[in-house]
Amino acid sequence: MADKIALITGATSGIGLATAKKLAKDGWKLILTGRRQDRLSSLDALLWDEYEANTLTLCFDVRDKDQVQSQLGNLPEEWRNIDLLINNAGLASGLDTVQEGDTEDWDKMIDTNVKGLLYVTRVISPGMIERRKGHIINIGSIAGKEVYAKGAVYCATKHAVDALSKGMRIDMLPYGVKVSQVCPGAVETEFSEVRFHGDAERAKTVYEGFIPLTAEDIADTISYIIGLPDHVCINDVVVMPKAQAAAGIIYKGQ
Ligand code: NDP
Ligand code: 8X3
Repeated sequence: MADKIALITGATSGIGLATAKKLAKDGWKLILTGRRQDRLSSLDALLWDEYEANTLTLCFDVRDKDQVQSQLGNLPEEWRNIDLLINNAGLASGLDTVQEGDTEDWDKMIDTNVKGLLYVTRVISPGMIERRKGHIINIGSIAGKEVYAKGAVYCATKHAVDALSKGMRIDMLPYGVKVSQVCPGAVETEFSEVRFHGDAERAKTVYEGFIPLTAEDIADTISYIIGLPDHVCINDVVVMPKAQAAAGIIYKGQ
């Protein structure tokens, strides 16, 4: 894997963090992003100590078009030829009916999960197209396949990621750039704490009574997808905990 470069958005926590560790272990050079500089600094140190990984950390908000352009559009020469983009940064904010929803929550989700993913892809994909080589993995969700009560806006953003993944695959097809989507069910990360605006107690209840996926389970899925021969593309994969049949349908009786 020497000299292969991966860019992971949202690497300060959860799925992005676990994927950064997995790829570092496998010898990838990593560009890691997030909004929390302290987390990026400690991740940088950890990946060096554990794997002697070559990393570049960039602190910016994917919702800010100018920051995305200035940070990712001016990479040092040796970091420009990105082989793998993992569009992972994302969140749910609030759990409400549409009639009671908070428009600030809606803006956060739409701006991050949809527009942020697009801004990053817009800066990175032209290089892949020029080199006729690259792989983009979008982190969708079971919420992009189905809809559940009080999740309409989050589900809409992940349905958008589903559509964008399909559209990007068509757009980039002539240029040898692969586009995959990974759609997890419930993964125990900081996701629910963020959804409930920092209420850790409430977040904990989401994962009680069953065995949720771990961030490492999703990192393993990503690792499988990128380990396949170049002529093989996993377009889309839905990964669920054994106890979850569908979005919002989790069996907690065992
Ligand atoms: P976490 O909250 O643990 O991690 C989210 C990551 O996204 C953090 O690194 C955060 O970094 C980053 N992020 C969020 N907003 C922004 C922003 N505006 N700009 C830059 N980075 C941002 O959650 P998960 O690991 O669970 O979530 C990762 C992805 O997986 C998301 O797209 C989520 O929708 C999806 N997903 C999660 C599931 C789950 O059950 N956990 C299931 C299905 C999909 P920072 O705060 O430092 O900016
Ligand atoms: C996160 C999974 O079901 O909580 O995307 O929306 S779910």
